[in-house]
Amino acid sequence: MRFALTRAVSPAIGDCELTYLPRAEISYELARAQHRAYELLLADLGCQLLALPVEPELPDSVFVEDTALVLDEIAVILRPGAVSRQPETPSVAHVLAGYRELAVIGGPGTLDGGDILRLGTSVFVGCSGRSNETGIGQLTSALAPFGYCVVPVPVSACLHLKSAVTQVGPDTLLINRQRVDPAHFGAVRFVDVDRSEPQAANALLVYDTVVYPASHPRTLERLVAQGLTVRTVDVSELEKAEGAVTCCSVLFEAEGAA
Ligand code: CIR
Repeated sequence: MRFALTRAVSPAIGDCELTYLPRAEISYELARAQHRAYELLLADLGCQLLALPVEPELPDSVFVEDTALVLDEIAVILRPGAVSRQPETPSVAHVLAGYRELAVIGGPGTLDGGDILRLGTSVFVGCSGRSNETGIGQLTSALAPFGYCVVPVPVSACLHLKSAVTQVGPDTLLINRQRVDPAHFGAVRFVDVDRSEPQAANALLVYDTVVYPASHPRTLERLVAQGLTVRTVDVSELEKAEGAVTCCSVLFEAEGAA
């Protein structure tokens, strides 16, 4: 069974961290409705939702991706690079302990899940403003016993590696080459974002369906033209908080309820 760990939008989302975007008013009601629609789409695609308790005091807590990496063999509880986000992890660890052995990234290491792109046994990690060398070193040690190879990847002018590149098919990546060099990823196929849509590289692959924001119509056309199955979601309010579609869930396989 595939689980999707999610957490409802915090009523404090207006106080979210912002790095590259100016602050714009976020409608909590609309953000909540959009997030619910995203959850229902994941359920429709076959995921069992595992909803964490809402965190009224933690503005960015809807972006659960940044708190954990779950692999078949182990879950790694991350240490987000934004100090305001570090209290998000204990509730995530509590739930994931029911499904996996845990490893934990400790200070001064930092690592955001938005920086982690796993392709088979290669785990690419963005060297961003959020994930540091110590955190990447700790992840390398935690995953080495299971045969994973952690590959640091420089990124520029964006929050996370997955603001620059994400997986949209078994051997296909959606990429913004202004933000990351495709040479890091070896012999895979690339779909380039449309030049007019620099934020368009974040897509979420669920089985063989690409979950994709409605806000990048030109890049959407490119994905469809490649023969990919795409379902769009409107995440306009979460985009104002520098979030998109990968960041709102952690997907993993496990036997029924723990
Ligand atoms: C932050 O700056 O941490 C949040 N406002 C946005 C996090 C988005 N996370 C992600 O894409 N993995």
